[in-house]
Amino acid sequence: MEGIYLDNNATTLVDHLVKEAMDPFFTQMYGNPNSLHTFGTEVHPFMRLAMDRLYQGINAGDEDDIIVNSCATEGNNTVLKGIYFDVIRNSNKRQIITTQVEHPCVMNTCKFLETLGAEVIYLPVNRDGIVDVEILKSHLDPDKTALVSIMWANNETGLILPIKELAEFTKEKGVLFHTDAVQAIGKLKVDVKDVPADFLAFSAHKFHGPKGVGGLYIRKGLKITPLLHGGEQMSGKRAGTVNVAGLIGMGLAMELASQNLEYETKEVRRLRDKLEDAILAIPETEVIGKREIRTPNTILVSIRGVEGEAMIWDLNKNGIAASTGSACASESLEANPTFVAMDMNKELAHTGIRFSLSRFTTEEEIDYAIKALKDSVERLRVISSTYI
Ligand code: 7TS
Repeated sequence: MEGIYLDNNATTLVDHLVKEAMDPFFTQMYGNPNSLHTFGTEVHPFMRLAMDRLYQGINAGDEDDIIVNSCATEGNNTVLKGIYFDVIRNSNKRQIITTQVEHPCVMNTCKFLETLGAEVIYLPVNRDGIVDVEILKSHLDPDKTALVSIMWANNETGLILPIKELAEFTKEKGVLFHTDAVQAIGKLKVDVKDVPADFLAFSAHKFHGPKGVGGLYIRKGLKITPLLHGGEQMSGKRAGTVNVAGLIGMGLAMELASQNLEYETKEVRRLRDKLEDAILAIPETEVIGKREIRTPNTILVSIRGVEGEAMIWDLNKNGIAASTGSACASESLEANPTFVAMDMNKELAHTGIRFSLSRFTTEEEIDYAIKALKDSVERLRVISSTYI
């Protein structure tokens, strides 16, 4: 069997329909959309269609904005730094509330803003690995808090945060709410009419679109200082020539994500559960977080006696791509706030391996992965017991 890709929280296969839709915009309709000639103007209807698809995908209204940018890292930076320039720097509201489990693009931006005088509160997760509203209630102060920024779903564990309640509470208090929805789009229903977020960031490559393009939703009436200054692209809200092919691809990828949501929540979940059950049948394994509150595609597992990285290499040799849960957010799982909060067995916490499926994952691949995984655990446990 050819390589089996079970690292879809890192990035995804570009759907061939998306690739086909993008192709003409590299070699035929390659004009700059800001040019006045036909090469420039002929791309406008395609861009408009792609924008409509983005709006529909998250149920945004006509007066809301979606800024097309390079990725969610850019979107998250735009909101956090924009709030610094627009609010924190000029008022007594100097506080950002976020969580201890955000992606580094939020975490490190907050750390940077602290050096400029922002006060940042990093909320811990509870024993279920999520941030509950009560802890937000105990910290949010409308006189001091400029922004609450909380991810929709966690990339390492797949745990889904109670984003509607968190956003509703924040809005009731008259404070701005931002969410990093990278791991939610394509896996969960993302509806900005239902969840009253003011800002929401996403990346196309996490839902079978291309890399290098993303979006930042901004609720109607809100303004934010741009991260990039320059030309008047995106009505002056994000300078730089738009990645036209990327936008076309992202629009279609968003539409396909919505169309496939039911498949994702039923079929991808079924395959995920099959893999998870097989993993849990191996003695001394632990999966982090309750299934019901995880994205349907994600498993983060700890296997006693097996180093996460050793397992990734061993699986890779057998054609399976997985990742350590710590690839992005924390250097050691033992130090990972989710594991600390969940009071995880310290010995198990050494060994995090993340499997993340997609709508392109097949039953044969899961069957093969289950077998390869069992063999790998056996091999590595023998090796580690030899060296103890
Ligand atoms: N936010 C979350 C929640 C993410 O999972 C990621 C990428 C990003 C932001 C950044 O996305 P980008 O497109 O701007 O790079 N997460 C991961 C991951 O879990 N493994 O590799 C990348």
